[in-house]
Amino acid sequence: MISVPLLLLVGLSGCLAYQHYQLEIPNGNSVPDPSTSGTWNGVGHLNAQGGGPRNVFGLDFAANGHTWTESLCKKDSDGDGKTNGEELGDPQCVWKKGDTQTATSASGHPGICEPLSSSTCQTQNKDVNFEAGAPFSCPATQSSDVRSTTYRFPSTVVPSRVTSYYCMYFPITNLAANKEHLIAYEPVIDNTEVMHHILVYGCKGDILTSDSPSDCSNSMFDCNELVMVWGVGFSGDCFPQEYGTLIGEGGYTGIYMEHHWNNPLSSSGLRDSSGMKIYHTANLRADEARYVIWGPMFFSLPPGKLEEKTAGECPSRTTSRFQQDHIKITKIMPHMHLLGRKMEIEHEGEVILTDNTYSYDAPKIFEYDPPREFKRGDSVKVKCTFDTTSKTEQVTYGDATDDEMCFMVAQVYPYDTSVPTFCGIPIDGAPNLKPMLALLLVAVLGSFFC
Ligand SMILES: [Ca+2]
Repeated sequence: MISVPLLLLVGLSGCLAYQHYQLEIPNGNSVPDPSTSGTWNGVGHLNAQGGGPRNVFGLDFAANGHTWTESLCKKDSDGDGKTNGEELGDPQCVWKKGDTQTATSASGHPGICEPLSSSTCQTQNKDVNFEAGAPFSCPATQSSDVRSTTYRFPSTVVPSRVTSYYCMYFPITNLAANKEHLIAYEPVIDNTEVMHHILVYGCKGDILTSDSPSDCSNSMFDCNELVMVWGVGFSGDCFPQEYGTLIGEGGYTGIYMEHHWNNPLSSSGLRDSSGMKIYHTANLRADEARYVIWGPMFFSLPPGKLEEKTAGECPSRTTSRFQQDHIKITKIMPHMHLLGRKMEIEHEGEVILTDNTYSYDAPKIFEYDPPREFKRGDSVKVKCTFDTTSKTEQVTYGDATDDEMCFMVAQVYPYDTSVPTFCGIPIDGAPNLKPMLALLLVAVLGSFFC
């Protein structure tokens, strides 16, 4: 069963925007977190790691055109009696962008009422999230045998349309031995205004390389095993010490990185150079792990329904082809889009995950400790509930944020090529597809994905 219903990943839509805006205010990279001895990186946000809803200072800063001016400096955004300038170490309001020194360091937080214990502040701070956004933490990466390599897009123009998927292949380099284990990774997010998610697939064999990302319409068929995921709100992944992902000889020799950019205003002139920093070691671990994406595909949801359900199954006839007696599931991330409200996952009839508060902007990871054993021949059902009351037309399965998905993204080990990356035939009638289409899709999915 789920031992730790992780709440790690709360509320970080547009995480890490602070890296850009920190430079726009005095001491922007060293604003104290009043609840810890740490730093509140997302100074304008309700959670320390940035992204998601803004706090009162963030609202004022945005209204002021994201610039530090005398009027913003003299304002007391959080109403605790100290001006924003006093809190950020610019009491005379003389700081200009680019100044490296201020008279003093930041003494307080301009968007969080202090002291926290005062009753006035407790009311004022009711929306501040002191729990969210645990930063990436992975003690194993400090070991002397572990090295890091960053793979990121070159600065690339984000198309002026709502949804774009851009992909780029990277050969894996910088290995100290013929083969190594990837043991952790963390996102390197450049433009938080547009980054929605990153999927990284492992590649084997010779792949034609390119210096620049391009539209993902050309699938890379030698790169179909998901090895890294990042979604808004995630700080990275640190594998348990018993496993890693094999790279180099016998493993992945390259990665295919997909960025989903969400540009709701179809703005032009935006750029992004996000990517992933991976941690790897020549000291191989006992087992290998990767991700699978299971759930129904090609469903269609009628508009105007408060609770519209769809479901899919990775059936016994598929999993009976596993080479291993069993695999182990270490963590599951529910994945739906904007209309997703609830997910339930059943393994052999037992409910192993219930998420009744799903939010696109605040995904959760459910960890299984000890890992959940999934035997050859077992089946899993993924059931999703959507709220389509905001829609006037059918909503279909698809990649775009305005389309929908219903997937469990699960990390599994040991490595077994007979375990499909995608698996999920519609069940419970796949109610809204035309019968012939549904039959065709079941056949296609059955043959290709399962
Ligand atoms: Ca203040």
